[in-house]
Amino acid sequence: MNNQVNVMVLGQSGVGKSSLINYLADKEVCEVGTGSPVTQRGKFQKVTFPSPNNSDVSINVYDSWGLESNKTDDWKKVIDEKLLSTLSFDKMISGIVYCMSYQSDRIQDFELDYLKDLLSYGYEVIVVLTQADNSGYETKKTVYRERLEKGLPEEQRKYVVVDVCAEAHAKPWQAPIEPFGRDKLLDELQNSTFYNFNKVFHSQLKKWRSSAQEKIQKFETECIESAKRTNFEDKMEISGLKDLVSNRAKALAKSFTDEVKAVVTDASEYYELIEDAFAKPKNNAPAPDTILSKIGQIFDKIANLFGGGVTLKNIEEFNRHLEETSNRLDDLISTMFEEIDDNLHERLG
Ligand SMILES: Nc1nc2c(ncn2[C@@H]2O[C@H](COP(=O)(O)OP(=O)(O)OP(=O)(O)O)[C@@H](O)[C@H]2O)c(=O)[nH]1
Ligand SMILES: [Mg+2]
Repeated sequence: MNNQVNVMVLGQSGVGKSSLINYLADKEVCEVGTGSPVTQRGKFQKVTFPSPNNSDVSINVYDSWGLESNKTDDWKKVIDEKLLSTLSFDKMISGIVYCMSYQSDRIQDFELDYLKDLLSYGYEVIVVLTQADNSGYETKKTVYRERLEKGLPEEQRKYVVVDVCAEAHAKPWQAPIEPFGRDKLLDELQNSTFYNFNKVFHSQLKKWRSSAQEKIQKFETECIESAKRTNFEDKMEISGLKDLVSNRAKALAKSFTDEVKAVVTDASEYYELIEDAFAKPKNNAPAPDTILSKIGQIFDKIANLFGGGVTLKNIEEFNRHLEETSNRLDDLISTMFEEIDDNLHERLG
């Protein structure tokens, strides 16, 4: 896995996306301009700089070209592809920053629509209100926040708002202004990285769960087929059937363990990386890999489900046994999901 955390910066042309990235990186990594759009249409400019907290970790920022009111469709398409193709941790977009400027008159409808779309993916979005050195800042601060609150449906309000002044341009008659908002933005990037990580971790496990359910179904069908060919009058044949089923169950449990281990190991590695990138001090709960041993125990139980003590007299009884076992298997997998959820809650607070 690469030592990289990915952040995407979106917003209309000229709102100060590239300036914001330079401010975040604390050096000039992006071209900044006035007038016509600087960042080329249809392209993300990827810039990389070391994490402010740990130079071993790089922060990749995808600086987008500006959103325009009548051309949101192409924008959506490219960004959708980026966001939806992020089911692996090292490619996942940890932070989505949507910029709107205090220099504009108001928040436009098409921007709210676009934000709704973004939020509908379930990712957390950081709304950065840029150019906060603007003279209208004190008034617009409340107005913009209210507009967001009213414009976005309640169930989708998984966003935070941060005011940033990336470049202070005080007028000659004004008191000098210092850039501000960097620490708050880094803090929110950290929070949303953990939030978005949690979301990706869950979708990976869900994906695993549906593939596991398919395997269980296939296993059941195979077992039933074997049972149909078994003569239940014959003790040898019954014991042969039991062996076969128990061996298959063991193999199934082993493949489940391996698969879940791979997901959890990846998640743990990435978790350490994002901790390194942002050095979250309050985050000292157990790592996701501590759940691995519990998961191991669960899968051992799966393998033992078909164990001894069962006398199989006929195919009906066998089917009943199989059904019971499948239900218990499902319970065990649900328990595993609860364990993972508890662990994440404990960790993410
Ligand atoms: N006053 C003030 N001006 C800023 C601030 N941030 C950026 N600017 C200016 O706003 C203009 C646009 O900034 P960019 O960073 O190029 O904007 P952008 O969103 O990347 O624009 P595109 O690449 O065209 O989409 C530049 O002239 C910047 O100097 C700020 O915090 N305060
Ligand atoms: Mg730009």
